[in-house]
Amino acid sequence: MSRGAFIVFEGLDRAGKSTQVSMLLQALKDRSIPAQKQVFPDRTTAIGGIINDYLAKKVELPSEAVHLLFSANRWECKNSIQESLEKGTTLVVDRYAASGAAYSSVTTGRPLEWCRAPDQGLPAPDLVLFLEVSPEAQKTRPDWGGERFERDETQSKVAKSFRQLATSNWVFVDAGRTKEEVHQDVLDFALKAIEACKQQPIGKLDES
Ligand code: T5A
Ligand code: NA
Repeated sequence: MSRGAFIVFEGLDRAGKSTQVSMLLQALKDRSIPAQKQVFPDRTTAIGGIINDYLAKKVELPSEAVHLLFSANRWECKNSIQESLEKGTTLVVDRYAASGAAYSSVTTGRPLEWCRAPDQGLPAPDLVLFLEVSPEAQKTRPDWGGERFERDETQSKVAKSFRQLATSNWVFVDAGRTKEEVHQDVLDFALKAIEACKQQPIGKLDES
């Protein structure tokens, strides 16, 4: 039996990731391709609850501790990710390890290698769709500025870190266009990835 694809959306805050996750899921469903959504941070777990309070500025924690919590939040889901992919379900994921490293490299000031270390060994994405949005467009989108990292200076540094993390399975998508235009590109890349990884083993972060 063929496995599902591990498809991850990355990008800055308000790039349109959640919107595209929903649109892609619907399009896959319309094509009878088994698919499921996964969101990071998963704010519904015990660890996710602390992360949520930190992002909403209700608690203070050292940036390094928060970094490890974000990673632990992904490790909590490792088995379910693996099981879903193995039974043929494609996962459509809203943020993953690259967000972890890109944001924490800015908030902790530590090297990217330090930031990537806790996620090593987690399942690796087959496709990373990086949604690119300009600072101008970002600010016009609803609810901008409420959470902890939603400041211009942080975002431009995070954007730089993301670029350093890109590997051959990343694609950069211009997310400044309409939702439907972005979706057409996304769907195209996703369908190709689902086909290409069917008989491939699931990779591991930093071992791929
Ligand atoms: N973080 C996360 C870490 O530091 N380490 C980690 O390991 C992880 C996993 C929360 C924060 O946590 C940090 C990164 C973040 O700062 P989050 O919950 O994913 O992460 O928060 P956001 O990225 O801020 O999520 P948002 O939901 O706000 O942004 P999305 O998902 O990118 O954008 P979306 O789809 O909700 O769209 C935002 C608005 O824009 C509109 C939508 O309708 C919506 O109103 N929109 C468009 N408008 C015009 N044109 C388009 N093409 C549009 N697409 C969407
Ligand atoms: Na989101």
